[in-house]
Amino acid sequence: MTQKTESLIEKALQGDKRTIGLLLSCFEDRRAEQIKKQSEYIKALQKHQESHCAILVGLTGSPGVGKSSLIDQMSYHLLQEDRSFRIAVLAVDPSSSISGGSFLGDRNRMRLNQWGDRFFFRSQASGQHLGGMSSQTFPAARLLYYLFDLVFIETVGTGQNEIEIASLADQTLLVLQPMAGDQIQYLKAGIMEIPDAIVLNKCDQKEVFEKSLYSLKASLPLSLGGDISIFPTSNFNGEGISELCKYIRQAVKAAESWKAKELVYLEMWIREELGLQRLNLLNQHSSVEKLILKAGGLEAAQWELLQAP
Ligand SMILES: Nc1nc2c(ncn2[C@@H]2O[C@H](COP(=O)(O)OP(=O)(O)O)[C@@H](O)[C@H]2O)c(=O)[nH]1
Ligand SMILES: [Mg+2]
Repeated sequence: MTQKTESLIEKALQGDKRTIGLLLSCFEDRRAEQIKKQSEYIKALQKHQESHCAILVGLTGSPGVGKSSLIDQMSYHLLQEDRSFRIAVLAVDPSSSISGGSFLGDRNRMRLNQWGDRFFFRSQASGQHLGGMSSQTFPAARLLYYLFDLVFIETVGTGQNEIEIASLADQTLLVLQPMAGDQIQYLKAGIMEIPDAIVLNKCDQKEVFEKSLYSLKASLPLSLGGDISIFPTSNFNGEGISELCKYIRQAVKAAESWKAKELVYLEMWIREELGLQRLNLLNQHSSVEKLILKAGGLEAAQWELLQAP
């Protein structure tokens, strides 16, 4: 490991936001030489943080349901409750390249400066052409995992991204808002197979809330088997926030499933970057699991794949 790497990692571990931003730019870059650097950084982090355990929590749902506000409220709660706790937020907006995006919106909902080094926010302009989680979000989340105790990933609820989030996050929350309508609307509102829990936000809107909760519960057995938790929350009066935080704290620790995540991610990445044929070929002769083992890490395996013709 070079001295430069060592000093960058040390600064990042101390919470230096500029350094973390710099490292993130490397992890958001898919070029081979950057992946090689990523491998070096991850190895250095693993050396420092051998027993580190963080949680990756994905929030998905249509624009405007209150995801950013919820992340802000939950972060406030968790950071206040535990003075050593540290949180990072990755806000992904696939539509931003066309619409100008809601990044400013996301950023504005967060009380960024109050917590100093204990709260970090990054928005990602994924753009339509760049594919899903595997292009930028997962590598970035992987870096942040080693630097923080909790990483929130906010995505807009459209298609592929959600399924990928669900396979890579430890907990996926589907955020919905009350609506004056029937069950069918709820089924349409999100990809209902994926969440670990549902948040019905804006429960301060009393008139529509009760009806919506009823209709949501009624529509659940059709798609989810009905045993999923529903958390009513309000960012306006704080209702339900501490219950939701408690749920998250009890959630599975990322370290337990990190190996599984690496496999899912590497398959996704090979498919996207090198094509399905290459993946099939690889699986015929070996497996992604063996590949990671042999290369000595996820990023090292990616680097090797990029080197082989
Ligand atoms: N009534 C009510 N409005 C909310 C609540 N949470 C968020 N909002 C509003 O909903 C809008 C969208 O919020 P935002 O957090 O940006 O949603 P996102 O697009 O899902 O990230 C904003 O105008 C918020 O003020 C809530 O709990 N109750
Ligand atoms: Mg938002």
